[in-house]
Amino acid sequence: MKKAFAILACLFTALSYSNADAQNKSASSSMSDEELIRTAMSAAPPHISRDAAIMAKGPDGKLRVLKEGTNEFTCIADLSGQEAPDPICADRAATSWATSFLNGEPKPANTEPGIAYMGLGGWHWEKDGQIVMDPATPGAKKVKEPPHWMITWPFDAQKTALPLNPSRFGAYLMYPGPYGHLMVYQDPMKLPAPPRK
Ligand SMILES: [Cu+2]
Repeated sequence: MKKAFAILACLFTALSYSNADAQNKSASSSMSDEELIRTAMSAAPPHISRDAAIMAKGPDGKLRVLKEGTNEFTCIADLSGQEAPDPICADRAATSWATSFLNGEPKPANTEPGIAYMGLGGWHWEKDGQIVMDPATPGAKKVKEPPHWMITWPFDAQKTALPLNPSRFGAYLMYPGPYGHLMVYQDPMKLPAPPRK
């Protein structure tokens, strides 16, 4: 019994260590407000992020406002919480989409298409060559996305015939379904080279 307890205690310690690990993985969790603001603003061209509202996740995991804005854009310091932050600057509709996404709501709250910039790129998770929405999907691996724009609207994959995976042409439909959005790689110079013949 005593032994079982000791094993349990070990297990709990191991669990809390792995939690700490998971938190340390997020680059933004150790940033000062000033760094968070700078990171958030780097997602969009300066003339947009300058007047945008700035938000970041607090220690409780909830979004908090770091700076009020005046141009209806909002920049959020870190969308995916990985070792490199992926900030996003979004107009009103796309901010409502991103907020729903961060809160894990079943569908986004925006009722019209929005546009968002992810000037430092972002992350997605893939399994068997397919993009999956849940990073916790067993066997999913993390893939870096280059800088891109997003049009946050649930485009119909069948009607639009948009590709569902990144290609060298840089536009595809990510997360077909309620969170569907058009990914547009922002910098054509960053597109991968065409396959060799
Ligand atoms: Cu995307």
